Amino acid sequence: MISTLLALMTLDPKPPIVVGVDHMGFGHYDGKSWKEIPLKLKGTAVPMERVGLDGITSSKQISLEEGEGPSGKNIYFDYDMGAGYDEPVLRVTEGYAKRRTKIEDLGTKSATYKGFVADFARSKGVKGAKASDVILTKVIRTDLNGDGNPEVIVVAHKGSQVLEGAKKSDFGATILRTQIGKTVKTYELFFQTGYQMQHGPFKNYLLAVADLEGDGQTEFVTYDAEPWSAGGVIWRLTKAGKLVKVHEHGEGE
Ligand SMILES: [Ca+2]
Ligand SMILES: [Ca+2]
Repeated sequence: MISTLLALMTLDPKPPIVVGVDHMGFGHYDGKSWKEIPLKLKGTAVPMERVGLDGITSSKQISLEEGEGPSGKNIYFDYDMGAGYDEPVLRVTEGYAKRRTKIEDLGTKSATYKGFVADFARSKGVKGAKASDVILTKVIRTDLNGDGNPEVIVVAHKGSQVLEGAKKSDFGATILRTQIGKTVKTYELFFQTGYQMQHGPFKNYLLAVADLEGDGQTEFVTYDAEPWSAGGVIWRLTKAGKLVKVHEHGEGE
């Protein structure tokens, strides 16, 4: 009895499942659901690995710190991305997110997907949005819900990626296409245009498609940054084709 207890006590405790983007503490999985990272994890050092669409992994020890945001105290990661990272990077506690989903990269030249994004932007009230103005940054095809039919995620924007050149008709769009039976469904993962008096830039990304907490279901993570705010969402697509926001975290106004 005592020896069993001792054996249990000497086992290395598993690190808490946490995810973050750059310096942003993003989400915590407590075994049942995703939540904000609890303040009690302040001071914890966790081994984190990078999870990307390219599957590249680089492990790094990250310290969880306490910060003060607009919505109160929060946990952030104190670490330096180092040189060469101009896109946000998703990190997940090491040992999780081992199951990456097979992804087909469709490239960024497709006139069909440019036209699809322009149509979507017009449906959102962007007047005169043209396919030729759409910049595709990522188009992937993958089976997100494991029903055997592929989904497509399109990440696109129109306009400048720096503040100076931003125009009123600029937009950022991250869109999911899925087919349920014979019905094609379009889901908006992110769309923003005409942001207050400042028209952009809008930077939107698909960061990862992976089983983040190891429950056998694929999650996918989007992240976007406007002039005054940034945030990410962990999503899941159910077998029935319902889009579920598993967890959301944002900072800024
Ligand atoms: Ca599917
Ligand atoms: Ca999962």
